Amino acid sequence: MKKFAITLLFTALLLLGAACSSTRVGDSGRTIKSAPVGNNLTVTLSNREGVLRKGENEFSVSFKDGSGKPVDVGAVGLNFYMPAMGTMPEMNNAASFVSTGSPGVYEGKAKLESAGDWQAQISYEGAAGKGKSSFTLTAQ
Ligand SMILES: [Cu+2]
Repeated sequence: MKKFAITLLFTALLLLGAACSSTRVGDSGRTIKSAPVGNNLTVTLSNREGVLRKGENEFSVSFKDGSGKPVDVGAVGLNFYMPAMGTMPEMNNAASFVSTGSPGVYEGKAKLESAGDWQAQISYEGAAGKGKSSFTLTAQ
């Protein structure tokens, strides 16, 4: 019986460890979208849910090279653009970023005025080069 209790305790500790490591910044949460951004780099947006929503959003943005290694890209910009639709004027909702302790990983915030399809216009400039890309993201 005692042996069983110890096994149970170990299992609980293992599960706890797994839960903690999955919340680490950078690998945290689910991918919203990945896209190439030039200079052999890939950008990945992610958050807990794996989706963006109308309203305030928090997400992480990470840059990796071809081998999957994080790369510090310097200054990062991200604008969410939606063209005019009917009586709705075009929208530009810029994200703000803070860098994290991990190179190549940034924490972003953006307030999206609408659900629907957005063009995520991302740019960066730093030691890894200069690049620009845009890809579609659907906000719920
Ligand atoms: Cu719109």
